[in-house]
Amino acid sequence: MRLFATGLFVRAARSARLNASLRCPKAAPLSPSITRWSSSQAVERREDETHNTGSAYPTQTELRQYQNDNKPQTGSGTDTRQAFKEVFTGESQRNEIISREGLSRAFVEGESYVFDETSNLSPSIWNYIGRRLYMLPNHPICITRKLIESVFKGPTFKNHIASNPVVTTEANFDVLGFPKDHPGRSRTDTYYVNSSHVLRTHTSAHQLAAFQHMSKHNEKGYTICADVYRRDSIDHSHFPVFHQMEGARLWKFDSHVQTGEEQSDRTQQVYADLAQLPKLDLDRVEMPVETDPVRNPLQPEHNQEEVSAMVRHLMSSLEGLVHKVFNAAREGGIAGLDPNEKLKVRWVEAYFPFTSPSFELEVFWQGDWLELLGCGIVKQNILNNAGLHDRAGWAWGIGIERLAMLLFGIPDIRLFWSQDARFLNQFRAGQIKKFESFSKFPACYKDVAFWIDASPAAASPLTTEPANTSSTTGVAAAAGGDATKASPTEVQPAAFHENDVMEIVRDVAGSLAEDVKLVDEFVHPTKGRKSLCYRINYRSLERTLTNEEINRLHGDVCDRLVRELRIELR
Ligand code: FA5
Ligand code: MG
Repeated sequence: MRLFATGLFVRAARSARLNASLRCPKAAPLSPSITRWSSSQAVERREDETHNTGSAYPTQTELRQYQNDNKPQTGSGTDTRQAFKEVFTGESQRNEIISREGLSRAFVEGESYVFDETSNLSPSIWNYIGRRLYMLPNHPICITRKLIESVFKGPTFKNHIASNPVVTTEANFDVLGFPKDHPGRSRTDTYYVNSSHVLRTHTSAHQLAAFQHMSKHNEKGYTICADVYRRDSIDHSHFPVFHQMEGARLWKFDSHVQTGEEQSDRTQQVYADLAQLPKLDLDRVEMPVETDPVRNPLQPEHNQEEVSAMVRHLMSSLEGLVHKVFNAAREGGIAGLDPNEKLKVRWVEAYFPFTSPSFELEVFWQGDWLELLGCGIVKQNILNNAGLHDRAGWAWGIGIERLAMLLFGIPDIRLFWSQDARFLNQFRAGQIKKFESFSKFPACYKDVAFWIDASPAAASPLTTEPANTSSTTGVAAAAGGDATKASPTEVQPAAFHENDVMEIVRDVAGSLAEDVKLVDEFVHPTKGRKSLCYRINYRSLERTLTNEEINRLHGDVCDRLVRELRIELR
């Protein structure tokens, strides 16, 4: 039991990387011979809570209501059923990790996954799996999901939810064209269940399956809502679990190889749909006129005219969403939104392996530009793989928390996971109202300074080279992964990765850690060793922490840093 409670999988994974002779699953015999590590507290608690008040878990009544509202389509093919069988599975299953005589396996949403030396799940993340905040009618994540779905709605868009967060590395990375050395694949950035399965890092992991579904049902578009997982920094807008929504819209064309006339027809079709979108009163500050021909080229199967039409349709659709959200937020009295000022948005060029050209949308919010989403024209080979040779179109992926924070004025991303009635009781389905902080408890800053071991280590589970290729640097964002964090302020191959510090802090302090920042870094002038100093801010959203409690937490963090990261405290 203790092994799990103290982050077995992080340690096992690191040890496996550092010591090639260590081979799981026989590597970590457990005593007693059977260990259970369960997130079913969530499920069990739900059974007691037949009323929604104060509960962060859907009740059985809510689940049934949800299933009735979202009946699955029947008659889908094997691939699609396989890929979407986790959708609408009904009652949440008991999730647990069971270890028996050195073999560990996770049961997630009724599926079983055997751990191996790549596994790096930790208790801090395990406890969030299966919470399904997007299904609680009175939760801000669910209210925001429904608002997005009201813009991208049927019959054009089929709205899906994907409840099982475990996906294959193939679905999360390979089919989307992620290079083998992409930093998003690194075990320091992604939670590996085993070498072939990860906790999805983005909703795009379901893109191919959703396109297959569209192909079977002759649909024009989809949205998918899901919880996604990334090993990442700790601050008010980053949490290792957050929610994303993905959307796509395709147009069907008569033939793959087109004559000039057919191309023109296809473009006209997109423009006709564009004309149906509401006209918006907003300030578009910048617009990428031409995208980089090497990194973000027009795809060989497309022509400029039709792509321009699809990009305009994409941008107008998303501006429509943002416009609706901001109007709702203004009406709800959210601070920082001047009713007399037009909403300012800007489009910037971005890079995603699965769209080209690609863009990000930013909004001007409280004096700064805030990234809301990534999007682009879907790579034709993905559509071809789904049997959609005769279609082309766009896709986007948005962070629901980012939108919900704006919509309700929620200042800290940890609050979404709060089970405090003072948080949960402030929200009602279909209503946008400013969140009132119930009080601000004192912060407590503690520093930890240490020397890092500069010996090289593999950054990716699949390569031994540090991830830093031309395909992954220079242009913003590709669904997680940051090659620069191996050493926080300079790129160098090192055994140390900042995300491992974050993971230990999260494991020990959970949501009591408000943020963690690098405050000092230097290299010893003669020994050449590097020193780092991190400042951890411990603060509860719900109560005042005692000194003893903070000292104990900080002591545990320091102990684990020494034990697991091979650092030397200064
Ligand atoms: C993606 O995840 C792409 N899959 C989006 C996409 C889909 C592009 C389809 C093209 C086509 P990105 O890593 O930028 O991209 O994340 C998308 C959005 O998720 C961000 O714009 C942000 O709103 C949100 N997001 C990303 N990381 C976090 C985090 N740690 N916490 C909260 N929100 C986050
Ligand atoms: Mg991004």
